Amino acid sequence: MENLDNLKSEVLKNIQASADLKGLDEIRVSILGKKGQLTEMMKGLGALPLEEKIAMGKGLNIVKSEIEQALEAQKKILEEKALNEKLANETIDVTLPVRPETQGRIHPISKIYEEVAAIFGEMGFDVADGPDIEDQFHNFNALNMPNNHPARQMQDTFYINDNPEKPFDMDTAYVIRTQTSGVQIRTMEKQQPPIRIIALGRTYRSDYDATHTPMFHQVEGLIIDKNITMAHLKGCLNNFMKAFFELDDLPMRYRPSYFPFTEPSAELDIGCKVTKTELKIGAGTDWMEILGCGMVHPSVLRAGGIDPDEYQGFAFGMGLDRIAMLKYGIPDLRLFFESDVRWLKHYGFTPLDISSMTGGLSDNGGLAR
Ligand code: 2U9
Repeated sequence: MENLDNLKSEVLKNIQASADLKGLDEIRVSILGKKGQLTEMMKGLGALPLEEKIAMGKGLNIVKSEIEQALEAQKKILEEKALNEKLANETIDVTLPVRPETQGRIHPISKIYEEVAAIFGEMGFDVADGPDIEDQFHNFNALNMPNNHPARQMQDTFYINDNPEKPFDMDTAYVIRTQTSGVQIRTMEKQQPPIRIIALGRTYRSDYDATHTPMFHQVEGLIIDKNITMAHLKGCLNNFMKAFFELDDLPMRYRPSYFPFTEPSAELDIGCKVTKTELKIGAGTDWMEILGCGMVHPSVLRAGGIDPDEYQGFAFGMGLDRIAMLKYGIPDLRLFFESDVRWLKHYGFTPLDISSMTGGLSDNGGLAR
């Protein structure tokens, strides 16, 4: 009986001291399991004289149920403790940013694509797409550039020799497009006016220095309808420029120019101030050329299957790399295509900052740009 009392007090002490469910179960097995101390003592009862057997049996049963109760109580305490620890570890602070740090950046050219599409989209333009590899009809002939035109000479255009078995024929070879205009020609072939599209994309010319790369990006726009005039052209492009540079007051002037595919043609200059250290758009007395435009040449309309006596239109073209450099103060064009992550981290934009006319074009609500 004395042994039993000692065993009980020691076991109860161990139960209360146990710190986890695994340790508690080990105690249960060592006392109540098949070979547990209490089980062994119960097995030994048969060898005792009757009176002792009764007294000892009673005592053993009482101790057994006290231990069972203590085990159950401690189990509840430890289960609650384990649950609280789990909940504490799984706590989510919903006020934290989505990630500890935003990873990855949107390239400035992709950002400009989004901005240009948002502004023209608001004015009702669709975005049209076409192939980078063009036949010469869609890249040149349909745009009023006959075979002997200077823009078609080898130094500007990349020609594709698609069959090395045959002698190369410069008049019939495919080219990688020198401008996106083939997209507009294809739209005219498919669709009668009204047409209101922009084409954004890669273009290619054989040129390389600080302001020219062999691959560059353009946006071209085309509107065709009845009674379209230069006044529509001016209204549309003035509106675009102010929205793009996010300036209410931006000096602009149209200078007469020449392109084979437009007549009359003009170049748009925007007012700016140029000093040795900075270039400020919208202030000062200097002018900077920003795009080319004009009324679509009647021969171009005819080449696209549209009757110039019934319809007129205006078109424009603009280099996106250059306007990205101007808007975001990026000095060297060549670094656009170096894939240097340090450059992208500096000049890139956070993916969470989506350009729209209502939510802001380049304003990103205080996030890293
Ligand atoms: C069609 C009819 C007319 C597109 C035009 C320009 C003027 C122009 C240059 C700007 C800088 C090319 O990237 S750049 O070197 N483009 O000045 N582009 S009008 O005229 C078109 C296009 C398609 C059917």
